[in-house]
Amino acid sequence: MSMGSTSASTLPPDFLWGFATASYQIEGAVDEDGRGPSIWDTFCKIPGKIARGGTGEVACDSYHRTLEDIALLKRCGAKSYRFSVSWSRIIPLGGRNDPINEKGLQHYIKFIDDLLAAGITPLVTLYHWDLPDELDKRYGGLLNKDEFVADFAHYARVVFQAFGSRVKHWITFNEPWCISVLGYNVGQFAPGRTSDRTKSPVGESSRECWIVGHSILVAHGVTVKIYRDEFQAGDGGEIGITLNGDWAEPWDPENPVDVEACDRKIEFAISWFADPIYHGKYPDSMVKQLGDRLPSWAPEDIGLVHGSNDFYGMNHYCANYIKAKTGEPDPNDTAGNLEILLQNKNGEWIGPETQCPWLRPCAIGFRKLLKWLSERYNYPKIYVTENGTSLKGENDLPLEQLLQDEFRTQYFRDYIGAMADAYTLDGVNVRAYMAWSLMDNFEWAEGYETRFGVTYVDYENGQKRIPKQSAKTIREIFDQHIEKA
Ligand code: GBH
Repeated sequence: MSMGSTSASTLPPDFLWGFATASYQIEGAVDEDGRGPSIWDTFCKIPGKIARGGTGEVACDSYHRTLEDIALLKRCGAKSYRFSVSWSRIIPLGGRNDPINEKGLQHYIKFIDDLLAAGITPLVTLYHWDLPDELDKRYGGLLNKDEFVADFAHYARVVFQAFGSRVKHWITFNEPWCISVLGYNVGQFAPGRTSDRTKSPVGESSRECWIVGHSILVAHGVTVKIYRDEFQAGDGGEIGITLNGDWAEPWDPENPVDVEACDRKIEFAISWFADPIYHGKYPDSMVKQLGDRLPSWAPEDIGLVHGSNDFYGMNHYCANYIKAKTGEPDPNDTAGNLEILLQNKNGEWIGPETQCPWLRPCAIGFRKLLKWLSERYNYPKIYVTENGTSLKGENDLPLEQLLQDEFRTQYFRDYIGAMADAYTLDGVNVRAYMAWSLMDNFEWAEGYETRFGVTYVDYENGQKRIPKQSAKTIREIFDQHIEKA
């Protein structure tokens, strides 16, 4: 078996690569130094929401191990690190008139200084799902656009002021699709609202997710304006949003309605957010299906959203087969009136099985989606802010075997190779790549059973970290592709 990637394509000399994590998934220390609870602390306490009753209370204990994490990054050869800030560490109650917690700010300032001293470039996400719980209770959180936008903008300004001079790459929101659909339609993520009364006493799946998505877009637009007006000239940084989305192949390539449904699937998943940002409107397919359940744009709001990305943040994991549904769409449908499948008409799987039912690797889909996005949005600068895989049964393997994660290593060879092909052969302007994740961590509703790390975390023995094979190989893969300056 070859050690390197099979693609001969190159990436530019200044290509930035590294690893990603998120605050609630790794930090632990939920009650320390004045941190207030987030909606995920609350959600984890509801029995049945998280596999085996997992919570982020300790997680990887990264709040106490920042130097260890930086040493891990160094050892992997990473040039950059994407992490997120916990809003409720900085403003424990979250609101614009609530007290600011100096200890929370100091924690991140020290961490960023240590990263910079180690020669690692920070990419900072402002919101990776951990809304201060008080804001959810006070006014319904993201359902209340005006309050949420004002509070988020204030939080963002506090963060820009405190560490703006040190950070050159900002991400406003991680995966608004997940926040909206999983949090307010399916109810699988905090705050868990859904019309399904077996899961939640509150929620209205057919409407709330579209309202929440709108709030996020406006908050993003307002925050980007603040950064551009007040900080960008002095700090010289850039700002964008991170959107998730997987590639779509037709279930039956001979059937035009399945072929058409593939574009519609990506529009509902990605263009929901990217079209307002790059084209100043929601996709026609969504307007057509959702009617007045999709909020309409106030001119001042869309004016802020349109043109608000300095780069496109792309999270990408896998691909699906798409089969068009016939008949009227269900009012709770968020996919675009289609089925999302893992097998095609001939019964062929899109890729091999992993620990996640939704994730089957298909690297060519990465290249195809990079091209699709580039064509639709006029070749924006793209930062891949997450890409990675779990392994079927990894958690049950003896340690020695678990550390030989050849399946994950091959995933990275194939996906990084596909990205290099997109750069070299398709003219895609991709400039950075962060693997998910630096270490095994709290995988939301899947708890700790599913591991995504290139580093093993031993949750039974003081969160000890041991690099897996993939942690060492990523550097070799990038060495192979990146042109020497
Ligand atoms: C990322 O989301 C997150 O940003 C990160 O925090 C997380 O740890 C990582 O992925 C690994 O999961 O079949 O309807 O349940 C990835 C995007 C989109 C993947 C929704 C799971 C489930 C679709 N996610 N998807 S569903």
